[in-house]
Amino acid sequence: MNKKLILASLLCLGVCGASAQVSNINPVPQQVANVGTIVEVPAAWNIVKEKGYDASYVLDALATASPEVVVDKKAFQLTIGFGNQKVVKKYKKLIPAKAEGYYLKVTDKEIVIAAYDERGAFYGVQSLLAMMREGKLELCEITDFPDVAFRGVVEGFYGTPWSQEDRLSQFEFYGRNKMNVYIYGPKDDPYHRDKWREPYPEAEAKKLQILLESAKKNGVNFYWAIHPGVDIKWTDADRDAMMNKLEVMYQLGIRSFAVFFDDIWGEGTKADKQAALLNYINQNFVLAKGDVAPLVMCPTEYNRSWANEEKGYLRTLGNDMDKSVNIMWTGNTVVHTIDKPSMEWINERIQRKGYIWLNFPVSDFVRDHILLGPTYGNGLDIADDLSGFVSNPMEHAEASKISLYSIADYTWNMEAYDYMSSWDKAIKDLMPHNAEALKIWASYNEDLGPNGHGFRRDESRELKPIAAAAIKGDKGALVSLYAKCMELEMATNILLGDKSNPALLIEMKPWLLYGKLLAQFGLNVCGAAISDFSKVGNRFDNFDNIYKEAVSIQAQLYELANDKNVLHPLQPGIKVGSLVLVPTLNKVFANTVEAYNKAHGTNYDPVCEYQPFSITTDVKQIAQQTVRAQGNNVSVNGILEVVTWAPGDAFTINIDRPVTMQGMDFNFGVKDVAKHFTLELYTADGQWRKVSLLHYSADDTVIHTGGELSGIRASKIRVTNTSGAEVKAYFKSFNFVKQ
Ligand code: 14T
Repeated sequence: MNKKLILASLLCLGVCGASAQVSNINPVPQQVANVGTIVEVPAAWNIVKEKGYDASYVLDALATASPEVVVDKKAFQLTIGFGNQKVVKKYKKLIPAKAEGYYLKVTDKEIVIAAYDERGAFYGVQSLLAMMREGKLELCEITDFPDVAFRGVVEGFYGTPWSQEDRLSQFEFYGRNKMNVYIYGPKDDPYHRDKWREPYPEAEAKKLQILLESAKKNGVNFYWAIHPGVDIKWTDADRDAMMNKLEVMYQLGIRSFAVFFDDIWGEGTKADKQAALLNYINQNFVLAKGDVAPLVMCPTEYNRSWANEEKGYLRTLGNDMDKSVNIMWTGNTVVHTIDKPSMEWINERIQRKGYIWLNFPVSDFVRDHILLGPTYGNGLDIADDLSGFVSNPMEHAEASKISLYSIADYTWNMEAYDYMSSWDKAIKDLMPHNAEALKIWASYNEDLGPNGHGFRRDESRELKPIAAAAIKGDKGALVSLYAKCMELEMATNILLGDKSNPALLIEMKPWLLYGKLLAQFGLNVCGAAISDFSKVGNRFDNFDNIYKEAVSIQAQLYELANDKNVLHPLQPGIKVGSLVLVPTLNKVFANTVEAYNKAHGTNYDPVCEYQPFSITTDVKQIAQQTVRAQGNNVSVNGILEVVTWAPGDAFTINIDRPVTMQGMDFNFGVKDVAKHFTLELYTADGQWRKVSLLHYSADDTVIHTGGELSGIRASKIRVTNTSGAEVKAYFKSFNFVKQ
C-alpha cells in the first residue's frame, strides 16, 4: 500500500468511520487523496462532455447512475472526458499516463472524471458508481490505473460450459470490477476443440454475437480460443482450415484470438510447427486485418513440471515465435500459485513476459468440492514480470465470483492486495444482505481435499484452535464447537432461504443441504460430548437415542452425497468442511463413544462415517477408488491409467451387511482377460464361494458373471489375479446390482 493510501485510510477511519464510500471501490485504487466528508448523491447533475461524444458505452454506464440529467450550468457538474478531449484539458497533468488510467475528483459542487483513454473513463465511472451504491458520495481525489495490462478470466475448464446467462452476468461483473479480458475456451465446446475446423451453427453463432456485444458494453475484450492440437496435421490444408475458421469468427465480430495447445499429445505438440503456425496467423491475419489484438497462445508445456529442458520446447517457442504473441503459463505445476522466481524462470525461456493462466478457482479435478475461500498465495511483487493474468474458474459461474472479485483486485493493485479484506468485500458484493451467512458458509468450503495436483487451501481459520482443544476433551472448546455448528446450521438455513441471488443458490444448493445436515451432526456430537447423560428431560440423557440419531444423520449424508443429480463420474460426492470440521467431529464422536463404552461396558461402534462399501486391495492404483450406490446399482468409478496386477493380487469390495446379488459385470478394457481372474463372494456361512467369469464374445472386453451369481447373499466381493503371472489391464468399470 502506498503512503498516500495509508494516510487516506487513516483519515477515513477518523472522519467517516466504517461507511467510507471509497472503500466500496474494487479494485483498491492506486492513490486516494483529500478524503473528506460523506455527502448525499445529488438529485440531478449536468453532464459536461466533449462535443459530438454521444453514443458510447461509457455514457451508457454513467446513465445507470441515479441523478437526473439536466442541462443547467448552475446544477451540480459532472465533467467526463479522456485523451485529448478539450473538456479535460485542464486536468491533463492529473491524469495518470497509463493505459486505462483515470483521475476522479469528487467535491460538493462537482465531479470530474478525466481519463487517459476511453476504457479509463469507463473505469472512472465504475469507481463513481461503486461509491454511490449506498446513495452517498465521499469527497476525494482518486488517481488510478492497473498494474497488469490484461486482467480477467479464461473459461478453460472441463465440464459443462457456462450458460449464456452466466456469461452475460460475468461480463457485467468484469466491467464493474475493471477486468478487461475474457477468453472463451471451454474444453467441452465442440467448435472450440474437437470440431475446430467447422463453423458454429447459426444459432450458436448468434449467441456468440450477443456475448460479444455485452463484452463491449462492459469494456471486456472477448478472446475466442481455438484448440486444434487434438488432430492438427502440419499441412497447407489444415493451415487453410485454421485461417478459414478465424475468418468466419472475424466475420461474426471477434477481434481477439487465442490458440491453445494444452492437454494434447503426438503431432500437435511440436514447438517449431506451433511457432510457425502462430507466426503465419500473426502475419496473414492479425497484421493483415489491422484491427485484431495481439495473439495469445497456450503452449503444450504450460507449466514447469512438464517442461522438457532437453528437448527445449519452450526455448524454441521463445526464439521462433513473434514476440507480439503472448504465451500462457500456469506456474510451477498445472495448479499452482505464482511467485517471482517462477516468473523469472519462464520469462527467460520464452523471451517475453509470461501470460498467467491461474488454475484457481477451477474445480474440474475436485468436483465434490465447491471453492469459496479467499484468493491468496500469489506474489505481490510480480506485476512487472507478466503480460497478463487470467483465472480459470469453476463451472459454477456465480460462485466463482468470490475468487474473481479478488483476481480483479490483485491484478489491478498488487502491492495493496489484502486477500482477507478482498474476500470480505467480494462476499458483501455477491450477497449484500446475507454477507455474514455467506462468509461463515464460505469458510467451510475452501480446501480442495487430496487431489492429483497437490494443490491445497486453508480452511476454517476460526475453527482450527477450537477444534484442536475439543479433540483433547476441553469442555469450553466443545461448547465453542457446538456454537460453531449452530452458526453453520443457521448460515445454511439463511442462505437456503435467500432470494437475492438465485443463480448462486442453485449452484451451492447440493453443498448447502449437505452442510446443513453436517451441522446437525455436529450439534449431536458436541451435545453428546458435553452431556453427563444424567439429567432427566435433557435431550442428551439417553445415549442410545443420541447414538441412533448420529448414525441416521450419517446415512442421510451418504444419501445426499450419492444423489444422482450431483454425482460426477470422476469425482463423485459432496464434501463440506473436509479439512477441519468433519475430521474433528468424527474424532469427538469417537472419543465420546469410547468413553461411554468404557464407563458402561457397552459396545457402540466409535466409527460414525457411513460407508456401506469400502475397498481393500493390493493393487495400488485402484486403492483410492470410491464405491457409490444409487438404489440397487453399485459401482466403482474407473480410472484412466494402466493397472498392473501382480500374481495373487486381489481387489475386494467390503459391504457393511450381507446383500443379495442380482447381477455383476466389470470392464478391464482388454479382450480375453477373464481367464486370468477369479471372482469369489463371501457368504453368510463364512465361506468364499467362487462364481464363473466369461466374455460374451471374443471382441468384448466386458467380463460377465455366470448365472449362479443371482440370489447369493454376500458381504464381500473379491477378484483375484489367479493367472500366476503379472497382468496389465485397465479398470474401466466395476458394477453390481443387488436385489
Ligand atoms: F491450458 C492449461 F493451462 C490448462 O490448465 N489446461 C487444463 C485446464 O483446461 C483444466 O481446467 C486445468 C485444471 O484441471 O488443467 C488442465 O487440464 C489438465 C491438467 C492435467 F494435469 C487435464 C488433465 C491433466 F492430467
